[in-house]
Amino acid sequence: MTLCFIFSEQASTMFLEQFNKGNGKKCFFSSLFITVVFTISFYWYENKTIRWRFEGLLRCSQEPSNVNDDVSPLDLLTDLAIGRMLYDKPQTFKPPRSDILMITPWLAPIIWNGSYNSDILNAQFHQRNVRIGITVFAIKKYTAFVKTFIKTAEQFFMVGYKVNYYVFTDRANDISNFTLPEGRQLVILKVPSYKRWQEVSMRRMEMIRDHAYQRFYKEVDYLVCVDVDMRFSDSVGVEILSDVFGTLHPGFYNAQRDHFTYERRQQSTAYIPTDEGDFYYAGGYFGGTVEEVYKLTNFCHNAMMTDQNNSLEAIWHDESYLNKYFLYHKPTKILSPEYLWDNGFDVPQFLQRRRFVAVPKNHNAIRNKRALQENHGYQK
Ligand code: 4GW
Ligand code: MN
Repeated sequence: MTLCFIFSEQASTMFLEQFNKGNGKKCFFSSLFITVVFTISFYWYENKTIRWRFEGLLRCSQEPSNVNDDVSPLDLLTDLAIGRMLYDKPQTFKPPRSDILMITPWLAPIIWNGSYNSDILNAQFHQRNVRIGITVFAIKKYTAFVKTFIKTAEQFFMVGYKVNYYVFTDRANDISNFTLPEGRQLVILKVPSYKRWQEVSMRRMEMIRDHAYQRFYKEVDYLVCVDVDMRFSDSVGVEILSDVFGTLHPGFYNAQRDHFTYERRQQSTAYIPTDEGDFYYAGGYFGGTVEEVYKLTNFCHNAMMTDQNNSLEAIWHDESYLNKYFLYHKPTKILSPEYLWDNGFDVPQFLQRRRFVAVPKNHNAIRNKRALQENHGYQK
């Protein structure tokens, strides 16, 4: 632009000189020249700034085609403040417990009794009006476990929250009806059964994935995916909820890395080398938001299918693939063995609660339903 002005200044001087000399024809051409130079420089300048402005817009906006300066998603934010509450102040130099690990190196909390305040958590989660889906599989004889599972869950699981029990079964007629309070419902999902028990266990990943994709995302915010041969014996609440969570296996919470029963064959997609691994997570208890559970189950199912195409099946089936997933997609919360216990183990000092315990079973009992009911007394 500066150059243009210098140019036009020179031209106007020329024009004045010629005019003074009284040379009309030259005057006309000089004024024409000046006009052309001005017009060209004006348009060049305008064009350049328009392009700059446009580039600026492109860089700042993610959706340049729908730019609307008046609406921002932040306008939709609502204040979810909890009310006044009275409780003991957290102490910077006095952790509530020092006998257990309460946080992972990637800053995921590990949930133990005494490490959280249920009142604060409930105030927060009730504000959000969360809906929780709990999935269990009752294939073949395992329908016998459903009644105790739901009865004890009604006593201890997410009390006061909206809960959908998703029972996947091949024997819908064997599942008795329950009268549940408002906001809680039983949903029976008919699914095929598989011949091999390993496949029954493994296909859970595929079925959870497919139902998450089709319906769970419309009905609930979080999914909790557990074994059915269990009963609740103490409170399990919103302290477990997070984007994606796993549970410490009651048999391996203190084991060395190389003692974890990860898949050790390099050919398998579930392979974990002996110098890697954080924890050994249980196959019978994981969860998170519907989106995260979809990602997890999709990964595990696809990994299983890859192995199956190579005539491979990981050593502990779905549990091995879950452990592989959690190694490279770290859980955002981890449940302590309080949330998954087996009374076959001695109860260690640190275990202040046993919230969800395995119902004793043996393969004989599984083969004979009546023996299962009479001998173990859990089918009340
Ligand atoms: C051996 O004969 C079987 S049958 C091993 C698992 C079986 C099985 C498992 C079954 O016949 N029907 C069934 O629905 N399941 C589901 O898979 C059920 O939800 C069960 O809790 C889950 C995992 O099997 P599991 O509880 O027997 O596994 P562990 O003993 O490791 O907890
Ligand atoms: Mn089980």
